[in-house]
Amino acid sequence: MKRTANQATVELLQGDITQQETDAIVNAANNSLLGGGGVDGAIHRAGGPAILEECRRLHGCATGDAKITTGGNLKARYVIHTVGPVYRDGRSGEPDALASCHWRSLEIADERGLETIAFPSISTGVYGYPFHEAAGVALMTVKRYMEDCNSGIRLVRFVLFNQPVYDAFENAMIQIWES
Ligand code: AR6
Repeated sequence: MKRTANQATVELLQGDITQQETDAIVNAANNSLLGGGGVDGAIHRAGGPAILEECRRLHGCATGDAKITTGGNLKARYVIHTVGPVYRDGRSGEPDALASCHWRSLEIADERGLETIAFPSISTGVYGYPFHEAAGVALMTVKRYMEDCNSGIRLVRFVLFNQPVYDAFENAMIQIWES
């Protein structure tokens, strides 16, 4: 499923983000940027040691911020590492932090002149963010960014690992683009 936001196509796909051929893929990392499980582990495994080597020189990343490295052996040229919030109760700043992850990742892609970027469903695995809520925050933030910023990004793809998460993004997309 896809929709348009200003000059960009926003697309939903079920699949594995490590296989994407976009200019950058976004990693759901932790504050250390030194690797972990989930999509973070998969990206480092597929991309090889060059990514971790560069991450070591970045001295971590704050929650809601993002930093860029090479894509190593990935098809994507770059990995944008962002750190999502650990979900507590939804009233402890989690939506703002999650929105910031998406916003900062898009800003960094624009700073590098990238045109295509793929996101996973940030914070909805180990970090426990309910994926129905996260889908709305993620898509709303991308739509706002495209409408408010003079972005050169032409494709924002969400690569969702399983059907329930894909369905949640599809529902959120329909609601957000209809309103
Ligand atoms: N492609 C796309 N999505 C994936 C893939 C993949 N290859 N593998 C998993 N997912 P998580 P978080 C989905 O836990 O919640 C790490 O240890 C997964 O199904 O990877 O932000 C980090 O180092 C889920 O929907 O990220 C941090 O410590 C989504 O990606 C912590 O986990 C996010 O799940 C970050 O937790």
